[in-house]
Amino acid sequence: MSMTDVLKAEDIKKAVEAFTAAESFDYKKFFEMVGLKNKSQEEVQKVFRIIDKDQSGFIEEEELKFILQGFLPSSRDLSDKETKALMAVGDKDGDGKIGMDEFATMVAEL
Ligand SMILES: [Ca+2]
Repeated sequence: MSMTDVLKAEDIKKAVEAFTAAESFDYKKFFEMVGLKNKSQEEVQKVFRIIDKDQSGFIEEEELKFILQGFLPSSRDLSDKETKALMAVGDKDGDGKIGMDEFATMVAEL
């Protein structure tokens, strides 16, 4: 399974390039640019499973930091500040990680 099974490689490349500057990451814009908006529940779940590298069923902070590499391997890491900000938005129930439902909610709110 690869991101390009669900999303267009060209869109991913453009989105990653838009946020190369330090501290510039905006998940709403990024998710929109890669084409996550209007994807089916099944497609969103596929994307989640790729980001959830250890297949724990959750995106932990360690995985969130490398979320961009999940889309494109040559991407940068998120800074600690960006990672924490994104976790704060996504982790609705406050357990310190993002579950499949929470991820789907983030996408649904685009
Ligand atoms: Ca995980």
